[in-house]
Amino acid sequence: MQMTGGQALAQSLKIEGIDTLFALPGIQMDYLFDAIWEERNHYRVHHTRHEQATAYMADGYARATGRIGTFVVVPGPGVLNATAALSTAYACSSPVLCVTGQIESSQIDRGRGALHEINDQPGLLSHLTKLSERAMRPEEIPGMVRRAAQALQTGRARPVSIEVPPDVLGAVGEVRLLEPGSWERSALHQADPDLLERAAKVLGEAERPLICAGGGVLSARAWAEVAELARMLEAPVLMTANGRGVVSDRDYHAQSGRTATTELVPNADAILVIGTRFVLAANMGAGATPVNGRVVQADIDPEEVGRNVTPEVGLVGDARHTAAELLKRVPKYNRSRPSREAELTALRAKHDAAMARTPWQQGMAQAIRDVLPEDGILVSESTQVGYFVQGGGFPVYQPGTMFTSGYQGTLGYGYATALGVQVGSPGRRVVSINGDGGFMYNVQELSTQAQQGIPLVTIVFNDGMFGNVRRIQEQRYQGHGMGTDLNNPDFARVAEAFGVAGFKAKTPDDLRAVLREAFDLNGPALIEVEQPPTPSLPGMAPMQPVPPRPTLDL
Ligand SMILES: Cc1ncc(C[n+]2csc(CCOP(=O)(O)OP(=O)(O)O)c2C)c(N)n1
Repeated sequence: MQMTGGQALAQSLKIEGIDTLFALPGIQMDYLFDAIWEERNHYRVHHTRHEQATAYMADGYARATGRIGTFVVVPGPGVLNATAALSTAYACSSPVLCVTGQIESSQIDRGRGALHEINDQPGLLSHLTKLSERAMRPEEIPGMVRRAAQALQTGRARPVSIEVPPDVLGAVGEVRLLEPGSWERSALHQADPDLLERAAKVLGEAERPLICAGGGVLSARAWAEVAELARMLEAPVLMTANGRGVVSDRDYHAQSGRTATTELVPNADAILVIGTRFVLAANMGAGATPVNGRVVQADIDPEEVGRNVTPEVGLVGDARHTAAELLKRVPKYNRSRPSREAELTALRAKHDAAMARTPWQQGMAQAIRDVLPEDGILVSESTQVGYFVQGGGFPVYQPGTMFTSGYQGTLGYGYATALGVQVGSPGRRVVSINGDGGFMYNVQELSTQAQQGIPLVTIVFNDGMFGNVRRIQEQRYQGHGMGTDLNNPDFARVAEAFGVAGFKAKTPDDLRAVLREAFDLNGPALIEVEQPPTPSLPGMAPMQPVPPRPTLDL
């Protein structure tokens, strides 16, 4: 059929099931946006005030829905503005599709200074994606989009980028659109049956098996199978921050955080490491946690198997398929074990007591937990309450109800990501927590939230500084800070000025009351919470002072 490259791209994305776009337009993308307009009954387009928010929102949408999160931005500075979000999606194995443009095809990589030109844009993006492609003719677009969709939905999810120069988006070609594809992720990635049998034997014969579960279990929607395996093996499930919810915190098998890690990992005689890089929480500053048991590592990404731990058995496959196969094979070898309920309940109490050593963070986290429904979603940030939450201080009852920035630790990702989570979760309560520092990375998106009526409730903890960095500076320098004082506006009034309801709170009781009020509005809301300087989380080793510096004799 005769169509423009822009039409070929809009139609191909539609065929891949994409109907929600986070976007910020510009001239190089005009033929695409015109084709999207032609399909305006199909597409919902959420435009933002900065490209970083298009990509963060796409990531939030992807994490909340498990579908492809798509953002559309101009090339060069537009796509560069989105790169911290791409690195975050990469770290969190999130299926984010970046759709961008180029300069005129005849000018690419000639260095002549065309508008938005950067050298080797796909090369640059290749470091932040698992696939980065360009189409140079309209006819190539359906195949490129299909490869992108397949890469996003099979194997380990990671961002993908595609780009089309403006003249190609505008050119008319004879384009053959593809039939919708179909591939079953768990059928495509099946671990070797002999290795599954060996793994079942290792786990079944163990006296004190342990399961370490990460975000990969949630991506594969394997939580029911892993929870069943935990009951079969009477094994605790130690969850990473992004793996929280694999087992509900109401179940005594559910464990997380530093205290549980240091107790459970060295004392397990077999460990199933599934869907996690196995970078143990306790290794952060507090020294390595010894692994003494036999390790079975299961991951969909072959490169992950053996990277951070040397397994006795490595299973490359989809977590759901792997766990289901282990459920079938373990009973043959499974020894009977006494209940560990008393031991694991006591371990949880020990963890809770350790977390209670930062009562300010605990009070705030508890206030949110008390009001947020069990299927409500919390989007964490690099802020004091966020560290408390990520350290296991916030009970999680359902899969996919808590998100973090993973190993990227991207300050400022939270608010815009939460906007995308809320777009992808209509009818569910979503709360974004932020420090005053991180929130202002995306403060302009209050405009997006108000304009699109996104009913997210954002909490801003205001301590007037980049508090985390300041505390570390005070430990490492001689008590002074550098570059960490913040001059803040009145956040509740700023929200109001944008058309977002603004509230203030000081104590956990205030926060509980105001959060209820904000939820009752069912519309955009922000709560500013006054925050005192807060101490480090328990178990964090104090930072070593920087060594004396030489005196410069200039
Ligand atoms: C993109 C990025 N830039 C800088 C940092 C370093 N960093 C980590 S925490 C932090 C301060 C956070 O301050 P704020 O958001 O106010 O939270 P608080 O620690 O005060 O609760 C900074 C600058 C980072 N993690 N990511």
